[in-house]
Amino acid sequence: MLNIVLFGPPGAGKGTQSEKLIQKFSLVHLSTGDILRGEIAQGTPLGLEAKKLMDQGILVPDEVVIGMIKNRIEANAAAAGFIFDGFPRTIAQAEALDTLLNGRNTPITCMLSLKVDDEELSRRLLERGKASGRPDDQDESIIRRRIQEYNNKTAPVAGFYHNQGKLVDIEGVGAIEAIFEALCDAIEARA
Ligand code: B4P
Repeated sequence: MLNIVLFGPPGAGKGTQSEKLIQKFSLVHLSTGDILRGEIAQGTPLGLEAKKLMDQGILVPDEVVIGMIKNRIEANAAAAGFIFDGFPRTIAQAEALDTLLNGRNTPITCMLSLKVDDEELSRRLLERGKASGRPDDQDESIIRRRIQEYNNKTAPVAGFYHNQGKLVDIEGVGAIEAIFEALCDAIEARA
């Protein structure tokens, strides 16, 4: 079973590359950002609470996203593996994911960390904001807040997987296809 964590700052290409990887490796895509936006679109109480935070570029509480991931893993018990996209984003989330997966004897295979500089991240997100209308992609100060949240709370998650010998850095600037090939090579080397 392949369980891949796709990691990187907002706009690093996690969603873009996940779409390609799930097809190639027949994996189930679990994106906490997509699940939360689905809750917002349906106007659920959870979505209404999450929207207030997401629109400001702030992370949603750990217990909310951990519960969502647990439900999705249980609902896909026959999956060949998962791509975790945008999760875990805090050490508490990483610990909870390890507990969930170790309990099923299907630990994380590796974390692939996309490296992109801050200037390129802002450029990509503002560009996406024009087309998608995503409120958190519209405003430079919110994008800066998201990058700050990443540096404070999410970047340490790389160390968590490094300590387990599972961290692989991947250059995230360049052609989408070339980055995809580098990701595939890293997965195939560990599969
Ligand atoms: P996410 O939905 O995870 O949003 P993201 O990090 O902005 O997206 P991603 O990194 O996937 O975008 P991509 O690069 O593919 O999170 C949104 C919010 O939800 C968070 O701020 C937080 O509030 C909340 N949230 C989500 N998960 C959470 C968690 N676990 N805990 C707490 N809160 C959570 O795309 C960016 C753009 O770049 C695209 O337009 C794409 O076309 C372009 N692009 C991609 N690769 C490129 C390349 N190589 N060259 C040029 N452009 C490229």
